[in-house]
Amino acid sequence: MLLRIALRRVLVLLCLPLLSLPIAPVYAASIRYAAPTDQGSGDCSSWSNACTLQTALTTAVSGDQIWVKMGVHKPATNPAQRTAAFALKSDVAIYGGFAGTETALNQRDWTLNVTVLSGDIDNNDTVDASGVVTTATNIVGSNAYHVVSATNVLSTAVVDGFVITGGQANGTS
Ligand SMILES: [Ca+2]
Repeated sequence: MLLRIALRRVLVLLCLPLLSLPIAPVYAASIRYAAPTDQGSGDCSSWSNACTLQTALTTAVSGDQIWVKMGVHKPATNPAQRTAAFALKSDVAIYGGFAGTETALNQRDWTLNVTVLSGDIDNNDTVDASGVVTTATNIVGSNAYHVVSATNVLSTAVVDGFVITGGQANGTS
């Protein structure tokens, strides 16, 4: 009996260090799908469950690609969030130019499927048919200060196949 209790204690002691080891989550690089608004479940897992680009960037991990459907994408839906921007990440590539049905990167067409990143968070700029502000005087109201930011990221951050428009860097800092 005593021996059995002693063995249990040994086993418990042996297990403790294992339990206290930090367990790093393992993420596999993947393709995330983004659209101007959430689709389906909005979990970024497919075109039919696409999330917003902001969500895709927030949840992206090293090695991910984000495929972005044509249309106008804004870094915030709240017009008061002028500091919102699409913040790039090292080792994450965002690709525009998709119709929203493609299964391979080389199927996209960024001239046909114009994919716009716009700072017009108060939705009142004068834009062309694709949602692009073609001259600074067409900016109305208060837009995001910066549409895309790349702070402390490496050259492995990729932006490819977009029109970036409507930034209004008229802040004091
Ligand atoms: Ca505006």
